[in-house]
Amino acid sequence: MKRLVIVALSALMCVNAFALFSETEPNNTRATANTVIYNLRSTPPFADVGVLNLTQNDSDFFKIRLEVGDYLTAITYPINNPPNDPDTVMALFDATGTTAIVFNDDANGLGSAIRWLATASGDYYIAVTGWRPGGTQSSLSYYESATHNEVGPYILTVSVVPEPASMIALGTGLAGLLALRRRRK
Ligand SMILES: [Ca+2]
Ligand SMILES: [Ca+2]
Repeated sequence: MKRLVIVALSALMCVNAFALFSETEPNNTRATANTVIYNLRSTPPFADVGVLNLTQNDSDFFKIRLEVGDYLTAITYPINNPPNDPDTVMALFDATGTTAIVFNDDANGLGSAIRWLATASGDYYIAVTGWRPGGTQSSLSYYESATHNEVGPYILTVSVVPEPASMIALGTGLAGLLALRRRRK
C-alpha cells in the first residue's frame, strides 16, 4: 500500500519527462515544423525546455500532440538582452487553421507566453517569430512569411498538465487510499 501511495504521489507531483530540446532548420512553416517535442511527449504532466535561435525573418515551428483536457503553457524568454532581445511573438495553431487559437507578443519583458486548455485532441503547432511593426499576429502568415530583424537566442519552455478535474480525481483517490490504510492499522 505504501509503495502504491508513493507511486501515485510521484505521478502527481513529478514531471515525467524532461529533456533539453533543440531545433533543426528549416522549421519556418507548419509543414516543416520540428517534431522534437512531439516525439518526446509522454503522459502529462510533462515539461521540456529548449535554447533556440532567431535569425532575420526566421520563425520556429514545433509540433505538439494534445489530448482533450490537456493544459498547455509555453513561454519564450529572450537571452541576448533579457528579457527584451530578441523580441518574440508566439502563437498556437491547429493542423489546418490559419488563425491562431491563442497568441501573445509581450508577457515577460518582450518575451511571450501562451496558455490553452485543449478542447479537441489532435496535433498542434507552436510558432515563434520576431516582432515587427504592423501585420496580424494571429495570422499564420505572420509566422510563415515573417519579415523581422529580431536576432538572437531565446529559451522556450513547454509544459502540459492534465485538466484540473483529473488532478482532483487523483487527489480524492489518494485521500481514499490513505483513509483505507489508516483504518487497516
Ligand atoms: Ca526557424
Ligand atoms: Ca514580444
